[in-house]
Amino acid sequence: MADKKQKVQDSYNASQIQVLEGLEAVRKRPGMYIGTTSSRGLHHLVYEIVDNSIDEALAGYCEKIEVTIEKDNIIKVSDNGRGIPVDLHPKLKKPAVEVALTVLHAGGKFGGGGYKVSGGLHGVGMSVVNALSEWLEVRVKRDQQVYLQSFARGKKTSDLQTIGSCKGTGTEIRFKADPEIFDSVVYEFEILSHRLRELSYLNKGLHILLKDERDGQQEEFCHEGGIVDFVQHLNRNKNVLHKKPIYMHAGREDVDVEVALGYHDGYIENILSYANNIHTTEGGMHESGFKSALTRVINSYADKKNLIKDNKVKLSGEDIREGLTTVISVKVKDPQFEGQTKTKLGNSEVRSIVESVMGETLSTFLEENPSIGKKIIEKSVMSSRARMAARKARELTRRKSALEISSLPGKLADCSIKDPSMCEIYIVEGDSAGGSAKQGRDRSFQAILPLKGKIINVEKARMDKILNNDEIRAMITAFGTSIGEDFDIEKARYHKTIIMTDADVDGAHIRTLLLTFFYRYMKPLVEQGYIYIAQPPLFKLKKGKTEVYAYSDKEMSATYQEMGGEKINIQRYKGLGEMNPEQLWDTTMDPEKRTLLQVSIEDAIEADEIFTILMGDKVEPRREFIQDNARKVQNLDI
Ligand code: 0RA
Repeated sequence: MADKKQKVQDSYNASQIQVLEGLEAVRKRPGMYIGTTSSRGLHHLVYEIVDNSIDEALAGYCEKIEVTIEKDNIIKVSDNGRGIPVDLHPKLKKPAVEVALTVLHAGGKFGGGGYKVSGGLHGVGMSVVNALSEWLEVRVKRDQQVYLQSFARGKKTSDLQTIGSCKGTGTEIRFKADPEIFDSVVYEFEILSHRLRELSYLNKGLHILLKDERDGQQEEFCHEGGIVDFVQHLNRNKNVLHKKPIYMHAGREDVDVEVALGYHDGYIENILSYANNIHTTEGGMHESGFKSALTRVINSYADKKNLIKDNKVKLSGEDIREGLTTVISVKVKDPQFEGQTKTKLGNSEVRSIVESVMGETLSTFLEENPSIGKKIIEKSVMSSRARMAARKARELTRRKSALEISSLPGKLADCSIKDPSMCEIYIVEGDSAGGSAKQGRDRSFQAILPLKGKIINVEKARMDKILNNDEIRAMITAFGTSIGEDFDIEKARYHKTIIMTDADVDGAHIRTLLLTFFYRYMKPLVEQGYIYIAQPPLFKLKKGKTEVYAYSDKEMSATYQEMGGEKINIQRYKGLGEMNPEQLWDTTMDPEKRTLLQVSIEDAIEADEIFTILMGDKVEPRREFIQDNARKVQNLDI
């Protein structure tokens, strides 16, 4: 009893403190509310505002959302919903719109009915955006009136006032992110367009317009087909087994479930799952419900129709999901996000709902489309056979390493420290650069693994073949994590894996091959942010005794001007091999000076697209992509 009282007291105090400190707390510790103050956090501000408009759309009152990046990186988000209420909050005696923008977690508390479905990763609400903005203005169109209120760094600078009359209803929020808070306040069109496209697939029929007034670019997203279009989009460069994705949609007990799936003739399983529009990269109950229904229904269909002649073959879930692209989207009243990155759906009731919806719809589909059913079974049987072969190959490698206890690859120059969290491994293109890296490194915590030539293209080969490739095997043993089904991140011997390749087309290709491999077979390494790309300099400018390195064309021109533009010798580095060990350390490996790009696959989608286009079987899209991106080729896979 005493415990309970204590708890009540605590939460009372907590809410008191919140009211007292208000948005000051957000400005003091922005990371607590938006995760980070890097570029990711900056873009998160936009999503947070857009999410509120999406909620209005999900409630059925808004069909159009416009996002504008104005000059000076001001963001404007407008929608044609009902407009944020302006009537006085009964307790606080302030307009509801002011409360929404100045009280932490006010979102969803005003206005009756409906429930908040959409929500950014942190689901913190508009007041956090207000707190982290140099200034913010809200305009509400309601009751033929236009209302305006302004704020600066979370505090109101004017009371709500009417500034004119109008037709229609809606909300418009303009804000300028605070440069005191964020590392950079420059938005990237691509990052915003990517998320807005995703949202338009997840909310069928919703029009989302993105305009960039800095350069006149704009894009409009609207998908009447919703996640069916999404699956078709993801599979657009693959040879599909059936033209129309299988689709199901049902609502049960406050849970809305939508699934779309489509098979292609490749080997990769791609499941994208969402809960309340949030990408659940760690999966959860909706994914496990889907998987168990799929395995059960396909096996019982195969049995019933007697489609498996070889009775040694038993189809596992992974066999059945080979070459399958799936989008699962659930909307839940009270989502529980769990897991390390809070992207795992924990609501257990969702599992059985997805399982039963999926089970019924898929059985019916197979009964009505026996030719597709047959293709799926044939494909799964082939996959099952390949998996058995892979298992044998893997057991062979494992037995080998069990015999020679520390069978680290001969080419690996390991580091002396054993604590993985302090260690890093450089994967270096070519033996000669590998040699320089070995000499230049700090051997206490930096390991070097040179790769000879190109690694195998993992998109075109199955596991058994991949495991026979020397370069791949060397990496697997060096990392210590194993691969695929056996992958275990706890066993990682280094918490940083740094790809270091030449700044030319071959280097870019090797980098893409490596990333494909990590993405397909060691995905957690990418998800946990263990993969990095080294940034060797592109130029050395020398004037007299002064030497300056430049890492891009832009930096080179700027440095050239700074150095006075005369009697400057410019050396362009074509390969890592042109640097001696000391230079390589100074420019690319010294933690004090180097820049590393962390590879984040925030969304598996884009990576999958790029990998498929670059690596897949279809030649035409690959050529187009390379032509389109020839100028960007250096950065295309990071
Ligand atoms: C609560 C109630 C009502 C509208 C909204 C919230 C609302 C919030 C936002 C945020 C961005 N755009 C928005 N549009 C609407 C409506 C209450 C009523 O009219 O009955």
